[in-house]
Amino acid sequence: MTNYPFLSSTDPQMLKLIEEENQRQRDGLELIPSENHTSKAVLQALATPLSDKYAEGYPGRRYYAGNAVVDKIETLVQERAKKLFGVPYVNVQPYSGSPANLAVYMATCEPGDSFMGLDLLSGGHLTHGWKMSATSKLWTSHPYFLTDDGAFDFEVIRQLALECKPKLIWCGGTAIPRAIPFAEFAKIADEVGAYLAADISHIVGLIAAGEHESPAAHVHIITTTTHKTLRGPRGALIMVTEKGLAKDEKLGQKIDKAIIPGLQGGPHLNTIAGIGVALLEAAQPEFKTYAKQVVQNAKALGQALVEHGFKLVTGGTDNHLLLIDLTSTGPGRGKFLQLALERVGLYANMNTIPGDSGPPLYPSGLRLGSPAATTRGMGAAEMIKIAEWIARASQAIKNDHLPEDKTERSEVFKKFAERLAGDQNFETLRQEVQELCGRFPVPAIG
Ligand code: DSN
Repeated sequence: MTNYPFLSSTDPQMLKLIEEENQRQRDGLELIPSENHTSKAVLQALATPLSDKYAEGYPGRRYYAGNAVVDKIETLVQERAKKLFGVPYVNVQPYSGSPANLAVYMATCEPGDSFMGLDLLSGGHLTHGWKMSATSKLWTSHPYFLTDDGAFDFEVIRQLALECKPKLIWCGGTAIPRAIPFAEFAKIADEVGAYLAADISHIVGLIAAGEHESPAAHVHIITTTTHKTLRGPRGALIMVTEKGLAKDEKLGQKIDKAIIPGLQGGPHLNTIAGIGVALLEAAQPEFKTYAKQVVQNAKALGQALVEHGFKLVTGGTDNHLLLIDLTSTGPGRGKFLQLALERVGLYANMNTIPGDSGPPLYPSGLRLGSPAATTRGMGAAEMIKIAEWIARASQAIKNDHLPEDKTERSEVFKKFAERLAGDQNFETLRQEVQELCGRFPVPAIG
């Protein structure tokens, strides 16, 4: 009996693949810290005819006809976001985090202007100025770095800002296990007259629930995706704070113009409705309990990993995310361990660590997070079990090493995956993972 009767009759081939993916999600565990599981209510909003409507423009000023209802929807979502994050202005239309961040450049910088962001390999994001990103081709990127032990060195960051006189400074990132000191960034941005933008995509749910300090009092602009710790659909928000409007009263309008006509066409209204549902859910007391548990679980997982002998960047975590430093076991260990865990249904991702000595495609770190497991109802006892599984998988591959000769690498990883596929110990581990996951259903699919 399928949950998708219409797909079943119209496109059984697609249905089969969707059900395969549902089964993969049920049987395994998403430990990638940027992933989560939405509620059934969020998924229901996504699967509505709102997807069929064009609505270029903003509530009350659309290019196409027939937008009286979607005006009400977009306004409702804006109001929910403003209330939850304590900001006077929000744009709910960015298709995802990258266009949201691009819009911030367009609203605050002229082409070629200098800006600063955390280097990708230190835990920043592509759109914070990575050399391959449009952001560093259209504007002038001056990256700052974490110290080798994962800390911000504010004296070095300040010196860089004094030298390059950025128009815009980004704070936030994708692999920062500790709290982000927004006030320290604000001192520097204010001293050099730069806009300060916080990309809170990873920690947004923790901020909404009061488990991480809000940047609203310190920064001018906040961007966030909506599908990570916020547990909404894939989308994004751009918010302007009171401080942002005090710096430039037209900043909100500039952001609006940067989104459309600057970067995007019609907004994805079904996604916007889904974001609205997620914002409502995030304002409930149950979400505060959830976010608290996310942090407790990440700490419990970190502690258990340390007890198994793993080294963590910064020694632990303040949030939902952990970064294992595998340097001592040789280069490329992040990739070996990611593949080994994938074999047993534990999905984590290889990641560079601050000061990584390995080649960027074969990083020395593994990034893990607790948001999705916590959504399934898991607690400290399950985190301890997960750490044990990671230790067993890691121990079983301790003799696999990255060849120095680059041409041999893809063959080595191919053989590695083939060997694991036929390995009975890994099969036993996979069954243990599946058995545990069976007791913690994925909310929207059971
Ligand atoms: N891909 C996201 C992450 O995994 O952190 C960042 O965009």
